[in-house]
Amino acid sequence: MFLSPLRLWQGRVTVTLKILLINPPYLTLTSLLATGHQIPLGLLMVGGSLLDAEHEVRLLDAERHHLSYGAIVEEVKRFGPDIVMTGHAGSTPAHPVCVKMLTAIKWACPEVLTVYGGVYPTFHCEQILRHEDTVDVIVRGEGEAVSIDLVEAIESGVSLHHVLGIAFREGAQPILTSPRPPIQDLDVYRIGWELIENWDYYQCFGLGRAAIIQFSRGCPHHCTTCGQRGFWVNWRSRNPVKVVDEIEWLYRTHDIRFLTLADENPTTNETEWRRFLEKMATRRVPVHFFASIRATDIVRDAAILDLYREAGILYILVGVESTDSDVLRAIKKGSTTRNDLEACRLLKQHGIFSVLGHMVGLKEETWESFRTSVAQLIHYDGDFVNVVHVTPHSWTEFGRQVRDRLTVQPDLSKWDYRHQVLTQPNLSPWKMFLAVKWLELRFHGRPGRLWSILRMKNPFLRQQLLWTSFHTGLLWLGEVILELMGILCARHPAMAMAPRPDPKKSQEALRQIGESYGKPATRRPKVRRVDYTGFLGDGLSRKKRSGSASKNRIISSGISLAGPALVEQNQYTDTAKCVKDSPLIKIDGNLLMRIFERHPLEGLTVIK
Ligand code: B12
Ligand code: SF4
Repeated sequence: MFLSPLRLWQGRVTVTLKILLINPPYLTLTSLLATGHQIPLGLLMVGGSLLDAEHEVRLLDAERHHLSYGAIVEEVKRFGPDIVMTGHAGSTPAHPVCVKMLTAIKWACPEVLTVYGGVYPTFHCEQILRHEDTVDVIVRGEGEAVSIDLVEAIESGVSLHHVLGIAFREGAQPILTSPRPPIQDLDVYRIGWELIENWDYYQCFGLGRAAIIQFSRGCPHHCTTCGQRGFWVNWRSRNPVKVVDEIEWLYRTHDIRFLTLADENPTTNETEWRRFLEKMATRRVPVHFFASIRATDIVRDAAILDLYREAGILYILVGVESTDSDVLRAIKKGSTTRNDLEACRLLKQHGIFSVLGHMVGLKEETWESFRTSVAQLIHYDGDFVNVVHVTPHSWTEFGRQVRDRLTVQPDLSKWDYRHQVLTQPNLSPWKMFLAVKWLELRFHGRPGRLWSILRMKNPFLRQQLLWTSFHTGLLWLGEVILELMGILCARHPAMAMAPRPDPKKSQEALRQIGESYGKPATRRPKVRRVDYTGFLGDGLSRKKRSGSASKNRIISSGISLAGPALVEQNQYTDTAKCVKDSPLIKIDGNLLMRIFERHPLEGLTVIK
């Protein structure tokens, strides 16, 4: 029903489909300035199983090549796939980009079936299928087995109702099939490494070619801010020997020198983890790892931290989250500040770098709370701090707890932990930004830390610390510059990168975009003129607190425009429905925002 003519392969009745996996062009400063670009592991895992099912599969890494939507469309046309599949590790903030990309593809090639997967679409599948008619099917949960079933059903004309773990549209109605049970033996599916066209494109931490690999999936803990447990359902691991074989093969065949362990919690099963480390150490494969490991498990493994080092573990992200014991209890971290301190001490003693994941916004922040946190983090004496803003994902316990709290960030592409999302009563957004930047600077720039790096005896460790400190500094600077530009443009709309809206011009621009992608005229969205002023952030939250409802206000963020603008309301005809059903709104064809139900949008008015 969806497909272009199916190809018969080698005269047999077997049908092979052409599938294009696209890593969407979601760019972050983290990849550009700090870590380096990474392989899209999720897509490679889906791709491996599809290749084994004898389909023709290609990977287009639009993120790595910084491709525009137009260039992606050209590639799609060139390859001529039956199915386009997409999804991104940074799932929530990448969602707007995925939708824009699929929209462009669908406009140009309406016959292509679009399949979308990953964490955010899994938990928002109904909403997405209702509002984005360019997404045909959503794969919920882990993708390997479901993708094979889905493609087989399409090949053989079996109804999608029979495919477990997907969501699709029937008429206008989203249909969710029953979930597929988690894969029990992770070694049954393989990673489609051959889809990587050139390994030189992926280099990280100044250590050369890099890959990501998964030893285990899931996590048995219950931290309220995290949704990993719900996504992977239960903890499972691969055979440690097979993982080490694969790492050795990556090193020997592709000269991979750096690996990110994609595991939420690789240390869950002490015996299996130890087997993995021992195998890595005996094989002496010269690779280094970045892994996320809980402070409690580092303390548990105090006696084998030398083995960690011999196995190549170099960076460990320790999610300390908060330096306040009450907060740790409230978010059910299952750890203590004492563990965090001890974990940092042990890692330092064994020449392993600790990256402290510190989450702000878990309580009512003040300048004082920031001062206390930085003092405590310095006391832990970790090597780096990665400050993240608490982000209320709807599928987490924390997300449900704060449902009614206002957000300062309706732009989903900024739900990336680097931007504040929830309001804070004591600090306005720009003060929160300043406080975070001050904390990072205070932690990384303290003379004692810099001096100890320079004095470090091991030249490899010193060089690595310098490399990472330099790139962390670049990221810090990049974020400050972007924020300042955003503030300037918000205060002085004339300075915004997008020109001040000219309704006639904008309408013309929209028409051209539609036509250049070949979108049929009947499907062109309705364009209405909406008057909106102001920006969320400081202004809105202050007004709300003082009780004066803001009329004619659309919540906007970042670099934006004040004044009348053209708003495209996908599939909606009236404002009330638009607010109720949380549509995607496009302003002057260049700013996409998702408006959530809980947002105070009663002031939105449509002017003919
Ligand atoms: C490795 C990693 C990174 C690496 C590499 C990212 C990359 N390009 O792959 C680095 C350090 C660069 C990174 C950066 C970021 N990350 Co990150 N990262 C991870 C980590 C540790 C593992 C991701 C992974 O590879 N998982 C394993 C793969 C196999 O899982 P998967 O991608 O989900 O794919 C499976 C399914 O989802 C599904 N699937 C996925 N896509 C598709 C598509 C189709 C068509 C189908 C059918 C199925 C399917 O099938 C796959 C196989 O079962 C996770 C935490 C975690 N443990 O999950 C965070 C995580 C994914 N990162 C996250 C974020 C937010 C980011 C950043 C935005 C942070 C920032 N501000 O910079 C950036 C994005 C940068 C970028 N350009 O990628 C969040 C995403 C939150 C969310 N759910 O929305 C996570 C979950 C961390 C967290 N604590 O919440 N990250
Ligand atoms: S934050 Fe880490 S330890 Fe806590 S539930 Fe998530 S993956 Fe597990």
